[in-house]
Amino acid sequence: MRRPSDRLIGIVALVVAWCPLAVGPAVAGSIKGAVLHAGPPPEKKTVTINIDQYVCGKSRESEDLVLGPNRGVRWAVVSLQTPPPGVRGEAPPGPVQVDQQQCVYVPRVVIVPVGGTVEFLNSDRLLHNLHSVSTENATFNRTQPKGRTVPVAFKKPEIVRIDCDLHTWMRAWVVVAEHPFFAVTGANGEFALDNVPPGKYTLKIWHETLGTVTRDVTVDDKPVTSVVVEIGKKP
Ligand SMILES: [Cu+2]
Repeated sequence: MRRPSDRLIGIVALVVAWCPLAVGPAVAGSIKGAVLHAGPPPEKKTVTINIDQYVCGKSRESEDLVLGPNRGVRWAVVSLQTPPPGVRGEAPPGPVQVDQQQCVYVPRVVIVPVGGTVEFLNSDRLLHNLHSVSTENATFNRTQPKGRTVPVAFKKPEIVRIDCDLHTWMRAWVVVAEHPFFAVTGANGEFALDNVPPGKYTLKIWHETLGTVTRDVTVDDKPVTSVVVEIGKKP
């Protein structure tokens, strides 16, 4: 004999099963992890400076490949190769800024949404120039006296290289992102992609000298999905 309360539970279960609103949307999580150099750390490269030493210094470590103490790769770009269905990018936030300090771009790698603007600043007491290398976006080559800010809008998804023709070691990268799931690794290779709905994804990891690797990752209902990815040639 079924009690009335059993009937009630049965009805509630039926409603929950048939009405998606009663279940609610799946909770999005974060993909967190690190990008590590696959092989032993290569010898550090030094750039010898023989121009404008009064601002730029006499030498500095190359930033082509910056590794943390535990093989962490700095300035790698981690993104979802395909964004979750229904995600079509986001409204551009305020301008992203890249400064030039002692003849180095700071930061070296920035992410800007498609249609967004990067403001290039010049905090140095000398002339720089901004020379872009790109195929999708319009290229530019602008001289930049001290103190002047040069805003540049980027319209197509692409990784754009920026060099200074006056100081050959200067290099920056503008990652024009078509969706919000992009991150740049920190000093220990760490990164986080937040608000990722549950699903199967391919992570794409790009680094300017180590190339590109991919890694499949599944986000379930855990708040954090951890991933460690190696990049570069193994010995
Ligand atoms: Cu320069």
